Amino acid sequence: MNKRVKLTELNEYKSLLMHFDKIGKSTISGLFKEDPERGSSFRCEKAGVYFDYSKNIITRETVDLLIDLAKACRLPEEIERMFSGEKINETENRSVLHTALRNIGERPVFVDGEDVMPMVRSVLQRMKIVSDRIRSLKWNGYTGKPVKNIINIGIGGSDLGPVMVCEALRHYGSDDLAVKFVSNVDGTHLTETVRGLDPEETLFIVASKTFTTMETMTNAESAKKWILDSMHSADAVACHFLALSTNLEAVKTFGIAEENMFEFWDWVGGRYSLCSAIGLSIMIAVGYDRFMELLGGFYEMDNHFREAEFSENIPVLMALIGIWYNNFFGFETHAVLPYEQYLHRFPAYLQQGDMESNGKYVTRTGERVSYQTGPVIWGEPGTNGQHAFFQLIHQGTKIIPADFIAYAMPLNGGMDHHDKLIANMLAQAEALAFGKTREAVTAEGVEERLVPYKVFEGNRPTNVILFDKLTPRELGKLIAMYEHRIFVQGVIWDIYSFDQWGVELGKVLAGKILKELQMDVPCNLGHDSSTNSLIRYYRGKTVEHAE
Ligand code: G6Q
Repeated sequence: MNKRVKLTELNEYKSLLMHFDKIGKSTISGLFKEDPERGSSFRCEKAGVYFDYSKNIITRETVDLLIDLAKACRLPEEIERMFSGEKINETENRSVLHTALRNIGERPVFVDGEDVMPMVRSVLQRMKIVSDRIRSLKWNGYTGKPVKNIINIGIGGSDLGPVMVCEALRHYGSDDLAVKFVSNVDGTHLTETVRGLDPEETLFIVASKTFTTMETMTNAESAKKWILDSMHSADAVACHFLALSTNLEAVKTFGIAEENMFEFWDWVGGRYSLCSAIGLSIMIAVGYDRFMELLGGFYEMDNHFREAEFSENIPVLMALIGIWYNNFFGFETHAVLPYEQYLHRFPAYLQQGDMESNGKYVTRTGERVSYQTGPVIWGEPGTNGQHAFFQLIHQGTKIIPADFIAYAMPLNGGMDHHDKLIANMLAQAEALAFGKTREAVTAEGVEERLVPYKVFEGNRPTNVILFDKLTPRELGKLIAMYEHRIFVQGVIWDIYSFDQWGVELGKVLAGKILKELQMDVPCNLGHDSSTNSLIRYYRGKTVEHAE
């Protein structure tokens, strides 16, 4: 294990504490008064991204001290350890190499002495063949009709990334194909997804790294029944199912032929897997070339992250500002607010990426942390959020640092819609930072008794992240930026960001209760009195309704 001085005992951390005493009470307005050009100096334009971090409660010294902290936490070494395939996921004894999946350059990447790049390229080529065939309507179902409905069955990391990207790139999709997703074990999800579809024109992709996840296997079995009930032949499975997995034996047992399985590897974490075979639904939706553009965007951001000085490294700066608020100000949540309708699933995707990675209270040396780790991540697209929860961000008692994400050029609706969208975003960021003073409200002629309600304190920090246009390439950069932000924070908090024992626990807990829920009369229940009663009540009701 990687022994390191405890975070809060590092001199660099202590320097930040002293610095916090000095500037923690500063206001964003005050900082702009001191340095009217902050909008230019606290800005980073790299890899085609405009990152404005001026509306934060930070000075140049804050950034320098945070960078010192990152170095004291060996961030440069840790970045290299990840990219070079060291087994940094120590609790699972695995490398962490999602960056190899989009390594479109020539550089080899070794795991246990073997260059994994030929395998990565070979799976991409197989994905190309099958996705080209499906997109040109040449993949026929069992009765000879071309498949037009593609349904990805997966959950968590085998669902959220592909859903988010397919939604984000819907503009580039094919009108001939419908790409859909089923994740929840609630029977409603599958039923409503296949409602009205012709089984003869439907292809299921069973996406599961382990091929044992209860939700996915239950949905896959029900999908198989739906196909077989329609076509009455076991041979139909071969034409209507593909698998994305690391578990060939389980895939074969399900009835999917080896040639219809697309492989990935244990060094690809579920929530970091959308560039692997898990992204097949994306490739089918937008085509091989655009999928490769997406990987190109990831690759560009990977290189920026690996090579840029920390003072102009966007993921590093994002992460350090997050540490500042999380560990020094004690802010508990972080909002991600895309002003782009196509990114409507991005906050949900990121919620998993961040909270499953950094929601940990044990350090790499096995001790309980004595400081805060991952924040609650949440968000919704603007402008909708403005008419919902923004009230609390403006005038609530909690301070919620937020990222605004937008694109300079629209994909739909022309500049009238787009100018209004962007005007709203910029106005929100400005109002959150600078608020509205009592004087300004009074000057508007507001009745005295209403003045307190109409005053805005401001001093709510935000970042604004601008890209040119929502293309596959720009999307890849955005996702990689946040992936690396997560990595940097995990290093500083000295936690293992790439395991997920909480998820594993969930996978086994339900199994015992499931058996009890299916007993004629639940007996020998060894739970607490609340769980025991709930099991008995539920079972009583299901028996009553079955009669
Ligand atoms: C992601 C997690 C988790 C996982 C799902 C699905 O990092 O490990 O969300 O992706 O539990 O697992 P399978 O792909 O094995 O079905």
